[in-house]
Amino acid sequence: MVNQDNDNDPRLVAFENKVAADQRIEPKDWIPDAFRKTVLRQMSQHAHSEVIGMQPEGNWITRAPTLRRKLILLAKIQDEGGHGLYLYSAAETLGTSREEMVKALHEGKAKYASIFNYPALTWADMGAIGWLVDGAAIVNQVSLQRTSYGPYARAMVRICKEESFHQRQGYESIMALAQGSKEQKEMAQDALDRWWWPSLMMFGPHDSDSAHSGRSMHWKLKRESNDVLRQRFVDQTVPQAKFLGLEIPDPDLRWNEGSGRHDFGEIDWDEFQRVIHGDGPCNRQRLSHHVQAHEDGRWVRDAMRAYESKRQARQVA
Ligand code: BYC
Repeated sequence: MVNQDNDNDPRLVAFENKVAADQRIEPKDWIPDAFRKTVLRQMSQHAHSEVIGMQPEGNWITRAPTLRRKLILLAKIQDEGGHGLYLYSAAETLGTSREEMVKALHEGKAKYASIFNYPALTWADMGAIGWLVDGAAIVNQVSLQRTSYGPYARAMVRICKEESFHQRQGYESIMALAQGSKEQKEMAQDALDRWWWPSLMMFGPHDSDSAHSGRSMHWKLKRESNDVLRQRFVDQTVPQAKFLGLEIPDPDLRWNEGSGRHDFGEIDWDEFQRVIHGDGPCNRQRLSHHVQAHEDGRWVRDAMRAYESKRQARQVA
């Protein structure tokens, strides 16, 4: 059996039946504790990823090459802040406050996507992030629109609409470089070289090494496995790179006629483990920036709380 709860509990049986019947689990439903912990872990990590993911791009707002590019980048980053808010709100339906989720992030107890621990070194990285990082994110998130936890699935519908714009603007931006001067094309290739492997890591460990996949697939929280989604991303991205005239930095990448898919090289899993355990190129910088921004915003939260308690006191009086 999948959880530690009492197998004969009729509430557990009703829960399992609901999942098996492909019905959504809603906040009012009884859920086993292990399910609550798993959804909360994934949603809070997802929310943190959206918010921390604003940092590498925020770095380039003041240096965008044109007003048009600057407006697009600003809108995209703002969307990501919004995605974080939808996801924190959806996660709060599980009885944990946003404050507690942020505390877990600051204490290093909650993770966020490994990809955001890499630096955005050139303007071409803005294109590569949109094309590859949002491209990888959307492959995963399209599948999450059908996740079994209702508030998560509904948040994903809106997020996917915006992510698809993000991916397209990234591709359009990198295309401008790839079709530009020799130096611009080199910048685009350099960005692809640096972002390709970290993008593949976004899908998590191989299915055989994935600690949570078994339960998450059983509960239909995850609809497709890490490896299936990663393969889909590779198959969709290789022709896009070809169209741009850029080369994917993988000597083992080739079309496999038999399987009808691309074979590709092995990810550096030691690097992945280092990055998700706090030792990537920018982990410390990303977290300390978030802690600082949170501290800087304390007066706003305090003021809102003070206003709210005054408002409630007036209502009682
Ligand atoms: N990075 O058992 P597994 C965006 C951890 S942001 C870090 O396979 P699971 C965007 C995993 O948490 C979109 N950690 O886990 C924003 C677990 O550790 P814990 C981000 C990772 O949950 C701005 C351990 O490794 N998307 O779109 O079954 C600009 C074992 O893994 C990673 C989401 O968050 C990783 N890549 O599957 C641009 C999607 N991979 O928790 C774009 C929602 C694994 O036991 N999340 N770990 O300490 C998911 O779909 C799943 O959580 C994952 C992992 C596929 C990521």
